[in-house]
Amino acid sequence: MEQTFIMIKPDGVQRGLVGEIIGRFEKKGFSLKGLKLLTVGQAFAEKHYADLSSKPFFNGLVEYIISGPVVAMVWEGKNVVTTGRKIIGATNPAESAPGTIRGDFAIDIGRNVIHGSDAVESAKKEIGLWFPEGVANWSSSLHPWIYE
Ligand code: RTP
Repeated sequence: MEQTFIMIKPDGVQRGLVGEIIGRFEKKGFSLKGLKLLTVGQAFAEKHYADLSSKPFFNGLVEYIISGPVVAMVWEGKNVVTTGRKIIGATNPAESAPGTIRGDFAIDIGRNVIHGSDAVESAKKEIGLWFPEGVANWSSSLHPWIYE
């Protein structure tokens, strides 16, 4: 089954949106396989966002991510990478549809509350980076009510 890496950024944690965000993924039917609250350092944040190192907003992005605790999660389910991005909404909250997490809870692109892997390959890389210890191995008893 496909897995994705989801991170509630420091603004989402500070604003008390953790329960709301977890609830949206749970209610959709996805399974939580990994979860931890942690504050990452500069080198780690730069590694996570290495693909964006040439962007003008890179330093500000890294500063934002290391500014407080984040919630790192692994969610599992059919098409969870693509569907997770839909639940999250467009990168710029000004363009995120209402009903998406960013559309409902964010205004500025640099305070957009949440990160989600953009492809299966990047999800594998990010899960390896954030959960080197591995994730939980369990299967929800609700699967017959979620998958046909
Ligand atoms: P994420 O990785 O956080 O899920 O976001 P994304 O794929 O939707 O967007 P990406 O292009 O990978 O950018 C990563 C994060 O950088 C910040 N950003 N700021 N000031 C700007 O123009 C700008 N552009 C991007 C956002 O916080 C974005 O989520």
